[in-house]
Amino acid sequence: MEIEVVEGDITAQDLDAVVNAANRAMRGGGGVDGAIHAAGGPAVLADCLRRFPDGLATGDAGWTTAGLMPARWVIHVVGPNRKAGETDRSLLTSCYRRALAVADELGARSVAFPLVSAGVYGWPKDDAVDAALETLRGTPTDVELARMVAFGRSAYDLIAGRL
Ligand code: AR6
Repeated sequence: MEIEVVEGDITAQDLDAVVNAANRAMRGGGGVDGAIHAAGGPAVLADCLRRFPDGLATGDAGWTTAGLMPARWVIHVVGPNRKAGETDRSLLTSCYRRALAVADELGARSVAFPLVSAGVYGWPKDDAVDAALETLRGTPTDVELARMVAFGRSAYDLIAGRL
């Protein structure tokens, strides 16, 4: 699998699937989650309600339509909320492993990823990058392209420096 980094907005990525940094309730929020629901439109929330009536566990992943976005699917993951005491790193690596497994179920061959947990949830950005890259590199998958989408120049430089 090829791993690349671009600077930009994940909602604009024209790949098979985009990954959302959601929360357990799966009913929208701020950050990437807010941007994805805004860009995808109400079909994304409708699918969340229908397919995930009880939400998702931390570290897990599940898919919905991408609605009006160029991608076909959103793969929602729930990263650990470090600010709420969820410091177990395996919950963060699980997000990337589970996202690839869901992509394989869907037949998605290209997937865009944000830096899960590195915003509101307070995971240190350098370790969030390491956790993402080591898991993407170490997980067997049929996904051919994993694109890290860096929100801003400093995130881009951090990811590019570790690729
Ligand atoms: N495209 C790509 N990356 C982005 C975008 C975007 N449009 N917007 C923000 N980022 P966060 P979390 C970066 O807070 O830490 C929400 O309220 C951002 O700079 O979106 O997992 C959810 O509903 C950061 O590096 O996700 C949850 O309640 C990274 O994406 C909670 O926040 C992740 O930041 C999840 O927190």
